[in-house]
Amino acid sequence: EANPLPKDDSSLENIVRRFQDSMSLSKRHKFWETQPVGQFKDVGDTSLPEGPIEPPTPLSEVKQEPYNLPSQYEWTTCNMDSEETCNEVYNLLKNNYVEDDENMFRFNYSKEFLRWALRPPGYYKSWHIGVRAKTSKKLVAFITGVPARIRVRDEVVKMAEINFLCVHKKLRSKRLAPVMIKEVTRRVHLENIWQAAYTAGVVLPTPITTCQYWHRSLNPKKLIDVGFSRLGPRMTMSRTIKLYKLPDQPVTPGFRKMELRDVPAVTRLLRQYLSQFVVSPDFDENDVEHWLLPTEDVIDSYVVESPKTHDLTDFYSFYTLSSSILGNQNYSILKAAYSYYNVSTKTPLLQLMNDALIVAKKKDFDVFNTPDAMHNESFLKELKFGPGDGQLHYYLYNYRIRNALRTSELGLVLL
Ligand code: MYA
Repeated sequence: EANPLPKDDSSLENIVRRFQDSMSLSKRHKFWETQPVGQFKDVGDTSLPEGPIEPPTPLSEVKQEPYNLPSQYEWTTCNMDSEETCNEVYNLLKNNYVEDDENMFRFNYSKEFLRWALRPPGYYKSWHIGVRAKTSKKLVAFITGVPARIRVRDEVVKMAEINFLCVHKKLRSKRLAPVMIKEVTRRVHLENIWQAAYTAGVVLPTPITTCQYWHRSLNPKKLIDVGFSRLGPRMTMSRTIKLYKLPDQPVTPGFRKMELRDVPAVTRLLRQYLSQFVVSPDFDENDVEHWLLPTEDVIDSYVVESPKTHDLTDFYSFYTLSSSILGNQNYSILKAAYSYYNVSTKTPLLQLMNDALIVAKKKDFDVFNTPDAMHNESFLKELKFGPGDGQLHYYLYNYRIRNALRTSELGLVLL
């Protein structure tokens, strides 16, 4: 409802508003302005409480039918157990998902990765949502949710983690994305879940924090050849190769691959470690078994077992996410390892991560990527990581955080 009172132009509120209007932050978001998310106009308003923005509605009031799509399209639920459907999703993303700003690389999530990412404990098939062209049945858009318990300060909140929003390149800018977001929201609500977490490269109302990815060259020659990195000033190729050279074997005694029997100890280590961050997942043993037990070419995890007591003292993990290299004569795939969750109680984090680099190099990764979240900033410079362009904004849906977090207060990695 419009405010009937004339606005006093000189009030502080209006001065702030005019200032924000003059900046890109206040760019109108026709869709996002209608959603229960932190709005730009409320940034810095400390009178607003932390927590849910809207209360849950009774389940009987949740819309029972899907939202309307343009008439040529229809909803489909993507069964990720089906090889055929998984292939269709894989190909849609391979050709249309996230690219860097210069359109040189595009994420190429593998099918095994997609199955891992989309079928955690308690997942809902109905949250794997596709859009098909009615006549050809071609899959043209996708969005997913998976359930997660996310702790914000001392509240553990049931949420959906939303990912893989993708609209075919030929169907962009037709406002399909808002319909997809509303539809996934409706299906999440039907499971009596009212909050969500997601990341995006674009600025929307309103990030809880913004991370940067840092890159550690493992195969500098290839990275330079494909334009991922550049030869530094006064550097030759051979000096560069030497600079990034790593030992052949990890140095930490007692280091080994994580096994099923490690799940209880890893869960304890991880829960204890993550409790120091403002936002983190609330992992139980089932979650740890799914998200951290090694799966070939998807997720790698290593533990440090004390040679004396056989206690597990440290832990690191990384996932495999390759990118297609667009338009290069010599190479078509960039193999990247992404740091996931790491815990150090005894082995210094710097040494642990140096071992992770050594393992990744042995597994033939070209680059090791790490967000500047958690304690990662403490080793980036020394281990010769360089900052990437591009930023990754973290968001919560229907949950207000009073002030943006520092990246070191974020204990959540989304795939
Ligand atoms: S992030 C990865 C996103 N995917 C890509 O970047 C792949 C390549 N790009 C595309 O496929 C399209 O460009 C997409 C937009 C599909 C991204 N997150 O249909 P449109 C807003 C949220 O005309 P298109 C990931 O997967 C945009 O601001 N909103 O645009 C997490 C505008 O709204 P407004 C986005 O370019 C996703 C509207 O959409 C994003 O054809 C989390 C324009 O729509 C984005 N990444 O399609 C989703 N990009 O006017 C939110 C654009 O208001 C989940 N937009 O500015 C929310 C929680 C839901 C569950 C709640 C449960 C309780």
